[in-house]
Order: sequence, then C-alpha cells, then structure tokens
Amino acid sequence: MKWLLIMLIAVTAAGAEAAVGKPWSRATINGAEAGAVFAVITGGDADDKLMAAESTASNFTEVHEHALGADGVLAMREVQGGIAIPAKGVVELKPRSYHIMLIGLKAPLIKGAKVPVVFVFQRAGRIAVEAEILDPWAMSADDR
Ligand SMILES: [Cu+2]
Repeated sequence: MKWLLIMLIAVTAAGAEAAVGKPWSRATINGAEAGAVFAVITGGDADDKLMAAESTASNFTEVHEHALGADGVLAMREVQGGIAIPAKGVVELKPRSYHIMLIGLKAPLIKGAKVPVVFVFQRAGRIAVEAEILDPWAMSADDR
C-alpha cells in the first residue's frame, strides 16, 4: 500500500504531458510518394513544443505548415523551431494547416490500414501513434 501511495504522488507531481489524439492520414492515389498525417494535440500542464516527427513508413518525415509565400501563393513548408503547444491548449493538425509530411513513402498508404508515426515533443518526449488511413479526400478524422 505504501509504495502505491508513493507512486501516485510521483505521478501527480510530474503533471500531465501533451498528448496526441485521433491521428489519421489519407490513402495515396496514383503512386503518390508523399503522404500527410493529422491529429489533435492537447497541451499538458506546461507549455510544450512539437519539434519533429519520425516514421518508418517514409524516407523523410517533416513537420509542415501552410503559409503564404513571397509570391502570394499558399504553399507548405517545414516548420522552423517547432509548433508551440500551449499548456492546456489544443492544436489541430489538419488539411491546409499544420501536418506531418511523409516524404518518400516506402509503400502506398492503403485505406483502412494504419501508418506508424512518432511525435517528438520538447517536454513530453517521444509519443508513438498509429494513424488510421482514411479516404484520399478526407478532410477530418470523422470523414470515412
Ligand atoms: Cu506538407
């Protein structure tokens, strides 16, 4: 009983860390060699940052954002310095916004299958998830 109490106190003291919910991706079509992964990230008790992502499904994995380029065209690019995850906040990775880019897919993403992704946070560390692969035109985790 005593050790349990000590463990509970330790967990409480450590506080809640950022979490990755509802990870999803889109099936690739026509042999596309890139894919995107989306999710809802909820902040922990302290500010955090999503620094990077990794996946065994692609040769390169980057954290991307959509932003207006100098030419006025909305384009995606790698996020510099990570995505801020405010304490208790919610940051959604979604189409036309932040996303994890899988570059150089080793195999097509098939609807109904799952793709492994590791989210790397400054505080929360590495969080491994399996993103569900939805329709190629899905716009949210609820599109099936
Ligand atoms: Cu991208």
